[in-house]
Amino acid sequence: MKKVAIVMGSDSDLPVVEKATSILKDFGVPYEVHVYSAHRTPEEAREFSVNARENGFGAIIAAAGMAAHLAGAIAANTTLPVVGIPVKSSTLDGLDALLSTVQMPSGIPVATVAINGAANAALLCIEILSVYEEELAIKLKAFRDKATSVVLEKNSKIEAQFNNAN
Ligand code: RP5
Repeated sequence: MKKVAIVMGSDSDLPVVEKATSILKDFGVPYEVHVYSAHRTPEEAREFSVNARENGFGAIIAAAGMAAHLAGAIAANTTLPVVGIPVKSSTLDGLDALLSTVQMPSGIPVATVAINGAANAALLCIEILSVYEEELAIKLKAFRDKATSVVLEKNSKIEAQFNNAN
Protein backbone atom coordinates (compact mmCIF):
# COMPACT_ATOMS: atom_id res chain seq x y z
CA MET A 1 0.00 0.00 0.00
CA LYS A 2 1.17 3.53 -0.71
CA LYS A 3 2.11 5.66 2.31
CA VAL A 4 0.58 8.99 3.34
CA ALA A 5 3.03 11.77 4.16
CA ILE A 6 2.09 14.34 6.75
CA VAL A 7 4.26 17.43 6.55
CA MET A 8 3.80 20.24 9.04
CA GLY A 9 5.34 23.67 9.04
CA SER A 10 6.34 23.45 12.69
CA ASP A 11 6.20 20.97 15.56
CA SER A 12 3.73 23.41 17.11
CA ASP A 13 1.21 22.07 14.54
CA LEU A 14 1.41 18.57 16.07
CA PRO A 15 -1.69 18.79 18.31
CA VAL A 16 -3.77 19.42 15.18
CA VAL A 17 -1.95 16.84 13.07
CA GLU A 18 -2.44 14.11 15.69
CA LYS A 19 -6.11 13.83 14.70
CA ALA A 20 -4.91 12.73 11.26
CA THR A 21 -2.29 10.27 12.53
CA SER A 22 -4.88 8.68 14.78
CA ILE A 23 -7.28 8.03 11.87
CA LEU A 24 -4.55 6.75 9.56
CA LYS A 25 -3.47 4.37 12.32
CA ASP A 26 -7.04 3.15 12.87
CA PHE A 27 -7.38 2.40 9.14
CA GLY A 28 -4.01 0.63 9.00
CA VAL A 29 -2.59 3.10 6.49
CA PRO A 30 1.20 3.50 6.62
CA TYR A 31 2.28 7.09 7.18
CA GLU A 32 5.25 9.29 7.98
CA VAL A 33 5.31 12.65 9.75
CA HIS A 34 7.84 15.38 8.92
CA VAL A 35 8.51 19.01 9.78
CA TYR A 36 9.44 21.09 6.73
CA SER A 37 8.66 24.78 6.45
CA ALA A 38 7.98 26.51 3.16
CA HIS A 39 9.73 29.58 4.56
CA ARG A 40 12.34 28.31 7.00
CA THR A 41 13.47 25.16 5.14
CA PRO A 42 12.37 25.72 1.54
CA GLU A 43 15.10 23.49 0.07
CA GLU A 44 14.22 20.53 2.31
CA ALA A 45 10.50 20.97 1.62
CA ARG A 46 11.20 20.96 -2.10
CA GLU A 47 13.50 17.94 -1.90
CA PHE A 48 10.91 15.96 0.00
CA SER A 49 8.17 16.83 -2.49
CA VAL A 50 10.21 16.11 -5.60
CA ASN A 51 11.07 12.61 -4.31
CA ALA A 52 7.75 11.77 -2.61
CA ARG A 53 6.28 9.65 -5.40
CA GLU A 54 9.36 7.49 -5.85
CA ASN A 55 9.65 7.17 -2.08
CA GLY A 56 6.34 5.32 -1.97
CA PHE A 57 3.85 7.99 -1.03
CA GLY A 58 0.37 8.14 -2.58
CA ALA A 59 -0.87 11.39 -1.02
CA ILE A 60 0.55 14.23 1.05
CA ILE A 61 -1.08 16.15 3.88
CA ALA A 62 0.44 19.59 4.49
CA ALA A 63 -0.46 21.40 7.72
CA ALA A 64 0.61 24.97 8.35
CA GLY A 65 -0.56 28.13 10.04
CA MET A 66 -0.23 31.87 9.51
CA ALA A 67 0.96 32.73 5.94
CA ALA A 68 0.57 29.05 5.13
CA HIS A 69 2.38 28.41 1.87
CA LEU A 70 3.49 24.87 2.69
CA ALA A 71 0.72 22.96 0.89
CA GLY A 72 1.14 25.09 -2.23
CA ALA A 73 4.91 24.83 -2.16
CA ILE A 74 4.69 21.05 -1.91
CA ALA A 75 2.05 20.85 -4.65
CA ALA A 76 4.34 22.91 -6.90
CA ASN A 77 6.95 20.16 -6.68
CA THR A 78 4.91 16.96 -7.01
CA THR A 79 1.98 15.63 -9.02
CA LEU A 80 0.78 13.56 -6.04
CA PRO A 81 -2.51 14.75 -4.51
CA VAL A 82 -1.86 17.32 -1.77
CA VAL A 83 -4.37 17.95 1.01
CA GLY A 84 -3.88 21.21 2.90
CA ILE A 85 -4.82 21.75 6.54
CA PRO A 86 -4.97 25.43 7.49
CA VAL A 87 -3.88 25.56 11.13
CA LYS A 88 -5.44 28.08 13.48
CA SER A 89 -2.84 30.29 15.14
CA SER A 90 -3.15 32.88 17.86
CA THR A 91 -4.20 35.68 15.53
CA LEU A 92 -6.89 35.88 12.80
CA ASP A 93 -8.49 32.59 13.92
CA GLY A 94 -6.89 30.62 11.07
CA LEU A 95 -8.45 32.71 8.33
CA ASP A 96 -4.94 33.74 7.26
CA ALA A 97 -3.91 30.10 6.82
CA LEU A 98 -7.21 29.16 5.17
CA LEU A 99 -6.90 31.79 2.47
CA SER A 100 -3.19 31.11 1.96
CA THR A 101 -3.86 27.40 1.51
CA VAL A 102 -7.08 27.44 -0.50
CA GLN A 103 -6.43 30.17 -3.04
CA MET A 104 -4.15 28.22 -5.37
CA PRO A 105 -3.62 29.31 -8.95
CA SER A 106 -5.13 27.16 -11.69
CA GLY A 107 -3.00 24.13 -12.54
CA ILE A 108 -1.54 23.45 -9.09
CA PRO A 109 -4.38 22.05 -6.97
CA VAL A 110 -4.45 21.77 -3.18
CA ALA A 111 -7.51 20.05 -1.69
CA THR A 112 -8.06 22.29 1.32
CA VAL A 113 -10.00 21.03 4.34
CA ALA A 114 -11.50 23.13 7.15
CA ILE A 115 -9.37 25.11 9.59
CA ASN A 116 -7.76 22.44 11.82
CA GLY A 117 -9.65 19.83 9.77
CA ALA A 118 -7.07 17.09 10.22
CA ALA A 119 -9.60 14.26 10.49
CA ASN A 120 -11.06 15.03 7.08
CA ALA A 121 -7.56 15.41 5.62
CA ALA A 122 -6.77 11.85 6.71
CA LEU A 123 -10.11 10.53 5.49
CA LEU A 124 -9.65 12.21 2.11
CA CYS A 125 -6.23 10.60 1.71
CA ILE A 126 -7.70 7.22 2.67
CA GLU A 127 -10.45 7.74 0.06
CA ILE A 128 -7.77 8.50 -2.54
CA LEU A 129 -5.83 5.33 -1.69
CA SER A 130 -9.07 3.31 -1.59
CA VAL A 131 -9.41 3.66 -5.37
CA TYR A 132 -6.82 0.87 -5.63
CA GLU A 133 -7.13 -0.64 -2.14
CA GLU A 134 -10.42 -2.54 -1.76
CA GLU A 135 -9.67 -3.17 1.92
CA LEU A 136 -9.74 0.57 2.57
CA ALA A 137 -13.01 0.99 0.67
CA ILE A 138 -14.60 -1.61 2.98
CA LYS A 139 -13.24 0.14 6.08
CA LEU A 140 -14.51 3.51 4.85
CA LYS A 141 -18.00 2.08 4.39
CA ALA A 142 -17.93 0.66 7.92
CA PHE A 143 -16.73 4.05 9.25
CA ARG A 144 -19.66 5.81 7.56
CA ASP A 145 -22.14 3.19 8.76
CA LYS A 146 -20.94 3.69 12.32
CA ALA A 147 -21.34 7.48 12.01
CA THR A 148 -24.89 6.94 10.77
CA SER A 149 -25.71 4.66 13.72
CA VAL A 150 -24.35 7.21 16.20
CA VAL A 151 -26.58 9.99 14.82
CA LEU A 152 -29.66 7.77 14.62
CA GLU A 153 -29.14 6.74 18.23
CA LYS A 154 -28.93 10.41 19.25
CA ASN A 155 -32.09 11.06 17.26
CA SER A 156 -33.93 8.27 19.08
CA LYS A 157 -32.98 9.73 22.46
CA ILE A 158 -33.98 13.28 21.48
CA GLU A 159 -37.26 12.12 19.95
CA ALA A 160 -38.06 10.11 23.09
CA GLN A 161 -37.29 13.15 25.25
CA PHE A 162 -39.28 15.76 23.33
CA ASN A 163 -41.89 14.10 21.13
CA ASN A 164 -43.56 11.43 23.24
CA ALA A 165 -45.28 13.94 25.51
CA ASN A 166 -47.14 15.58 22.58
C1 RP5 B 1 3.79 28.12 10.46
O1 RP5 B 1 3.89 29.07 11.44
C2 RP5 B 1 3.72 26.80 11.16
O2 RP5 B 1 3.03 25.86 10.37
C3 RP5 B 1 2.98 27.11 12.43
O3 RP5 B 1 1.59 26.88 12.31
C4 RP5 B 1 3.22 28.62 12.61
C5 RP5 B 1 4.03 28.96 13.81
O4 RP5 B 1 5.23 28.25 13.81
P1 RP5 B 1 6.20 28.26 15.09
O5 RP5 B 1 6.59 29.68 15.30
O6 RP5 B 1 5.38 27.70 16.23
O7 RP5 B 1 7.37 27.37 14.75
O8 RP5 B 1 4.87 28.16 9.59
